[in-house]
Amino acid sequence: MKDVDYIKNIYFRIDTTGFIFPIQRGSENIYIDDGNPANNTANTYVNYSITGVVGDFDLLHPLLDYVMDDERGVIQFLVPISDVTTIVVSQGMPLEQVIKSPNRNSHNLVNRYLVGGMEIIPHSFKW
Ligand SMILES: [Ca+2]
Repeated sequence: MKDVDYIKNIYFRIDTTGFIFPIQRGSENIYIDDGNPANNTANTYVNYSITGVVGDFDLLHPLLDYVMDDERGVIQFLVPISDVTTIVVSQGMPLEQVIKSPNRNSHNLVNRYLVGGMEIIPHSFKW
């Protein structure tokens, strides 16, 4: 594997400013708008405004869609996030943050790499 072959857009961090850490397990809601109205479902919040950003947001499910590091506020998505996707994290009003938009990707952790499936259970790795 070349060092440029890692899977990008997997890890994102929550800005600690204003958020309550460690994040109480299950207290966060993570919404994404993938920019594709064709795959919206009956559960999609269409034309919905979260922290001033309007989009068609789907609520993600912990462990199915992402794993949260409660201590560090690092989200590991189980599939890569596309460049046009908007991600919003909420601990309830007013604790809401846009952690990615099509124009802004500053919360993407580029110093963490997922090197592909190695049958390691997430967060079970010890060092
Ligand atoms: Ca969609």
